Amino acid sequence: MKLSLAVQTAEVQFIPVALLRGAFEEKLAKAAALGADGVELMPADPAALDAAAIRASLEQNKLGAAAIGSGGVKFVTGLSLLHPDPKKADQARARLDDLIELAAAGGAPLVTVGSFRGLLAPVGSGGRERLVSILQQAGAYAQSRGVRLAIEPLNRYEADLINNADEGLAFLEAVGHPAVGLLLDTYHVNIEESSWTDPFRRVMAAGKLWHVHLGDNNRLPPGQGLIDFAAIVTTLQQIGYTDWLSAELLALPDGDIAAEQTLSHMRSLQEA
Ligand code: LER
Ligand code: MN
Repeated sequence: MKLSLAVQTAEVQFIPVALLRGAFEEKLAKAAALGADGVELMPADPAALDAAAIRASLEQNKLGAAAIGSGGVKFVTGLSLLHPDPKKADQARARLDDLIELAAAGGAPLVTVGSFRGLLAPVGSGGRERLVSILQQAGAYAQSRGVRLAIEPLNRYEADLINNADEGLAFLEAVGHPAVGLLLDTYHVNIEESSWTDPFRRVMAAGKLWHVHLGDNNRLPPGQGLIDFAAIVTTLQQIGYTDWLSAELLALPDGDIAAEQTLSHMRSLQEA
């Protein structure tokens, strides 16, 4: 499994779950120096970025692009796919295409869809069907660009649609598109599931475990809280998950220390 750090891109002021301090280029150099295999990019305005230049910087630092995270768009701009204002929802839909473009041009395998999907409550009962249709279209576009979409179950305090792995798998059935799968985040798994490991097994068995976010129960680096990351790593090794483990957690006490703590703890578990 490859280890990644979530980092905000250059146009972003602040995302609380992005790691590393300094300018974007410094972040990449630090990620490489700390031994990360790659980074998950968290942009707010993907179309404003020079994807080819980012790709070149990643290559120069021998880092992979683990994913394009959409959470920064929601956090910074407030846009979401189910936004109750149709104009904002349209802007979000266009931005999803921009995220897909950045993934394709930047060399990332997928775009995450977590908080960026928005909430059902403000839009009512047709929201689920609308999201299914948006993801069918976006999945087709992603596939045409050689990338995929990973929907992320989020805990009940952050989302009212798709809170756990089973709801995620049921949603994928409704979408029915081969380029749309799931991402499991250990922080959300800890709140919503009754096992730290079974959800990974079920989603992997369905062929839909495409990405993993790391964060302990307190959203600090793995090892700083209560989650049994040794059991999760063992399970992921047993089920043959070889993709990214991407740290998306609070930059505390600062983004450099949290990155270093995450990487050293996860490496020690992988080598155990
Ligand atoms: C939000 O809590 C989260 O985990 C992000 O990945 C959502 O986009
Ligand atoms: Mn996450």
